[in-house]
Amino acid sequence: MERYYQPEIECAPREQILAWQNERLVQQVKNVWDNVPYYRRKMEEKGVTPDDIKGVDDLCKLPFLTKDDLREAYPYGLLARPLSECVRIQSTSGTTGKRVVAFYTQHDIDLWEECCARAIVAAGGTNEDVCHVCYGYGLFTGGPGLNGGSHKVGCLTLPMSSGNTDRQLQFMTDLGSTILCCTPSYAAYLAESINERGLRDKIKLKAGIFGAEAWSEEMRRDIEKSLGIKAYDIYGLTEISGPGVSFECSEQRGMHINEDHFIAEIIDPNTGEVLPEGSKGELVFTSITKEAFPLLRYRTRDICVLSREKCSCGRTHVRMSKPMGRSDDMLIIRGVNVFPSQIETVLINMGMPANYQIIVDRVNNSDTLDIEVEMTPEMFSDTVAHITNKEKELVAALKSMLGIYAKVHLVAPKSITRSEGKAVRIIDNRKI
Ligand code: DLL
Repeated sequence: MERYYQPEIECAPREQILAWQNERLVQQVKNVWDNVPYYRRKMEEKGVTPDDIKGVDDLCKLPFLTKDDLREAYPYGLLARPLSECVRIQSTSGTTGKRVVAFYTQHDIDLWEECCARAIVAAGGTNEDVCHVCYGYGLFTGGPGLNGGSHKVGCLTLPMSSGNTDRQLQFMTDLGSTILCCTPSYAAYLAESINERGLRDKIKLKAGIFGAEAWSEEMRRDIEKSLGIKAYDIYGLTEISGPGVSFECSEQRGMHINEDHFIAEIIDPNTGEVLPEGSKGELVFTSITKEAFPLLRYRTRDICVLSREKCSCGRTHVRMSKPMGRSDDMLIIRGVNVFPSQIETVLINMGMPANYQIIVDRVNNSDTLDIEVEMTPEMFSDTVAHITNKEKELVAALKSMLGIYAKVHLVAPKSITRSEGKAVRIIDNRKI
């Protein structure tokens, strides 16, 4: 039995990690200054040059980067390597104007897969495991990332992608899958299907690696109990490579950030001020080893706490809490990033008034999305058949924009409560 484990990196003393970070940061700053005119301009605007950055302590001198910068520089404006050296793109699940495209050289893919391999090993994975990957494949980073990590560990890899539960369960039982990688909501759904079909005795799962969306400790306990496994959290974002930026170990108390590749900071989302260790704030990442698409001080919008408390697993890399929310209005519904502005665009394009409310809930561990939309007075006096048709058209248009199903309820004019300040567009009843 072999374990793809790198204790010399993952358990390195703090001074060693800092030394790597200092050296790699200085190189990365020179790299973007020389190769990415967009960065050079941003740095010049802030009056910083590469000579000002001698190590991690100088990080705060650099400007932040946000999703707006990525949109402005779309598609090639942040590339630090010629296209001839790039071998892959991945992209976020959001659509229309919100799409983020990240680029990878072969070296970037190797490092990303290494990060995912660490997550699989931390969940107990070895070359004797059968790793069942049902994150989406394609543009989404989940499938390709865990797939590559699983290869590195030497697991037998099942590139299942999401959906088709019958096929998932057939392969899971026939091939004896031992590690399940998918979103926590899909894991809960699979668990339910396994128990409904009386397959519990036929599955050999021992661990699950679940992420891409928020999930509570209650949900963890439910999944662990119904599948008889240990469930590990994994975090990441397309911009910073994908899954594996951080992952849980057997301690299950926070996710170790791969600090040899990423420097993490916590800032006050309103002022941008760097907050002391242990404070709750917005997570910011600097990728120090990425070649094609290096991001410096990228604001994730995820609200977290970092901890340097010693971990019983021996890993020394800092741990982040589960994200506790976001500092923007992005919702993650069944693993898909949804912005309220996308919903508003559909409504307006379909001639509906922009009086609406988005209600998100979690029923049987699966997210539901309901949208209440006020009718115009003319529509309200229309026939029931016409109203039902309009609802169907809206469902189809929303599916095409968001990529997920939303239930639409057309309600009477002026029935959605008006607020005095900002409109309350989102009611998120999920307890996460
Ligand atoms: O969700 C990457 C990923 C794939 C992570 C598979 C883990 C497993 P994006 O689609 O770019 O990338 O979405 C990134 O998802 O900023 C968080 O808000 C949220 N997110 C990711 N992992 C977690 C998690 C992938 N474990 C955004 N818990 C991030 C809570 C998560 N939120």
